[in-house]
Amino acid sequence: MVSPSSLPLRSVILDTDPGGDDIVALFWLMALKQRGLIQIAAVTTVGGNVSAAQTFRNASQMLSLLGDTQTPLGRGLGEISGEDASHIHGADGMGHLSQQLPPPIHSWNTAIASPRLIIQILEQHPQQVTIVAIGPLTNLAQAEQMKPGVLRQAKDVVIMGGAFEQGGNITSHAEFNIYFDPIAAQTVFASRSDLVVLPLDVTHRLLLSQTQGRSLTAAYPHYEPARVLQQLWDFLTTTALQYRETQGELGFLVHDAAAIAYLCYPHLFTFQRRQVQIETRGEWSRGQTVWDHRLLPQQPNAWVACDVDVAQFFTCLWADFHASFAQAAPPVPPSDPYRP
Ligand SMILES: [Ca+2]
Repeated sequence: MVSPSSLPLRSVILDTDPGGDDIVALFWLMALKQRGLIQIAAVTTVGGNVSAAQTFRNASQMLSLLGDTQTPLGRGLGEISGEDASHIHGADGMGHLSQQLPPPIHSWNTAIASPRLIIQILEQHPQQVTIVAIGPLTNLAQAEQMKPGVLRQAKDVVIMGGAFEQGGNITSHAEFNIYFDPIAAQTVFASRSDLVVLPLDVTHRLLLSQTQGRSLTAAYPHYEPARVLQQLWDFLTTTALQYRETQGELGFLVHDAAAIAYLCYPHLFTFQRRQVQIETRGEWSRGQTVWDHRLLPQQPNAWVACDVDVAQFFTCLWADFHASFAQAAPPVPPSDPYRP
């Protein structure tokens, strides 16, 4: 039997638009790095939940909070063309927490563009690096346009995005990441035949409950990242209720964390091999991910997750978060009512 410590390290580029659930994903990725299971080659930011400049700043502040000064950080290009998600994530994308965080440690003015950083890493390490894309696919598409075929140099491309049997979350039919830049999504879905896709069909079941969250963070009252995370979760719980995302449950959906779970726990998911197309023009269906239901020969381009073991997903998430937090700050035991 192969123990986790003897598995080869998976090197990852995290392409992200933080974003509340992006931050949960980043915390989890850092926890897996601490355990020696993952290397982080770069974090590449992209406009989406909020502007490109704000997602860059957010990622920089979070890396600083987590004590990571080494990971290269890419900046997204351009201005936001669509409607952002600041109504869910707060005007700063982080539940108005940015004022409480340490200042950014990276400079927007001198940072390398995200598509260029992706190209650089893939060309230096062909077939070795996994791209985990948890924002709009703008950076990946631009990298592919600048260097056609470059995405095939990635070991894997794992995408949180799309909605198939499940309805959308930004329109009736579309999921936010795809809807935000459907032309980019079309480019990326045409780039490889083995994309790994975690759509809303599975992520809408990943409700991180407020009770579970508090039981984690309460054990580490002196660990600043735990305090920040709890404040963020409280904010996201409020907006999730307001926007009717959780069927009245107290908590919020950790869509992006599904892509991190796949890296180390792929057996939590069941996949269908599918040919996925992106609707780029529909009046009512723009940004929809489409597959053909007919029983005809197909040329698949993706493995699409259709089921997830929710209980085991959160078992893995909490275990990794506890291990990470305990390493940084030993937990405070609950008070003993019988102690004099
Ligand atoms: Ca995201």
